[in-house]
Amino acid sequence: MLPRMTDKPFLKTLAGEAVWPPPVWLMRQAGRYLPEYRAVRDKAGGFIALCTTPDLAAEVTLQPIRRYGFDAAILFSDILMVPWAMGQDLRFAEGEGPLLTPIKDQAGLDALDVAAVPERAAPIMETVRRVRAALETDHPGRALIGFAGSPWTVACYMVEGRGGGEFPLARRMAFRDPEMFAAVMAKLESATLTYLLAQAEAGAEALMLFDSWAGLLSPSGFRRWVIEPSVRLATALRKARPDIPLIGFPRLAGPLLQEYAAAVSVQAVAMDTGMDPAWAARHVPPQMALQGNLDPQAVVAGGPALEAEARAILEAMRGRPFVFNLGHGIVPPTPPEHVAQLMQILRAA
Ligand code: 1CP
Repeated sequence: MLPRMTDKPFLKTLAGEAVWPPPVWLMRQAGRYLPEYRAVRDKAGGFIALCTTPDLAAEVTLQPIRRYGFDAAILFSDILMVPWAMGQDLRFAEGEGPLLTPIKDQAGLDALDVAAVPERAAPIMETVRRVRAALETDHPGRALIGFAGSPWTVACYMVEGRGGGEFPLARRMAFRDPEMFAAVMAKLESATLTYLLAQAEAGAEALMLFDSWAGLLSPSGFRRWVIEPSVRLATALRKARPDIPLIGFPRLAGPLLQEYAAAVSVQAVAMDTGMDPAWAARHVPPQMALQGNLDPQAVVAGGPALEAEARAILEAMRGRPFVFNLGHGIVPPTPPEHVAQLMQILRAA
């Protein structure tokens, strides 16, 4: 079944229509590059407090829509809120990124409480309801995206206890103790399905599965830890909510993107910065939307380089269902006026 009839350009595109100029949103569009975000974050007193205080989380979700008129808002939360909702210790240290108490053994695994997820994540669902209501009244035509990390990417953080690198401990556990690693993944898969369905129930109109560290795996690892769980999740989502499109983002998958797109029932795949859009257009099904993939550093640079890069992507994607985005999240040093320059280019395409 296709997503329901809609006049929202972003949802039409995910339903397979080649809308032009293409709809646009940017990964991490709410974030530290915006002064109005930094002000609310300071007021919240911490990142987890911000994610679990619905009026503040709704406010920062809507800030980039007000400023730039993006075609989609993405729920302000984090992929690590699922382990947090299962009871794993999580904190965001200033300048250090996320820190978790790493899962090392059976006791760590047993402490993960999948049944706690609906109640612990309830404030996040309240944010979804508020944002959706605000979009319908104040920003008609703009859609709301819910999201989760993929089990592989979130398991990397849960086993490693921190981010920002190569995740050696997590990758070794997958080789040395695949039963233990699979058990972590199984709990995570179940929690992730519950969490995504709750977002759809609360008003998310599309869902995205972030697999930021998919590219760390060998091809056989990619099939086992990225494709297989994503197939199960996407199939379960399609069955429960055939009206809600799903975007997959197996970052740095390279040519394995083709296998991912063929196997996982997603309506769109997001391309990372290094992916050639022309290659992707030839290797994913023509009705499947592509999303991406401007280098976030080109937005920091601005000027003619930004324009040339954006135009090259548009040229490669003309005539097919396409959502303009970055190849990875926007970075804090991005001047907000460069995002405005990008929007001018895109709206005139
Ligand atoms: O200090 C701050 O304000 C915290 C910075 C920050 C923000 C703005 C973090 C910590 N998370 C977020 C929000 C966020 N994270 C969103 C919603 C907002 C939006 O897109 O507008 C989303 C969708 C994410 C997803 C996310 N978190 C991913 C997947 C996408 C990606 O960037 O690859 C990942 C890997 C994370 C983990 C994470 N959370 C935060 C940081 C700094 C990190 C990366 C840690 C690392 O380097 O490994």
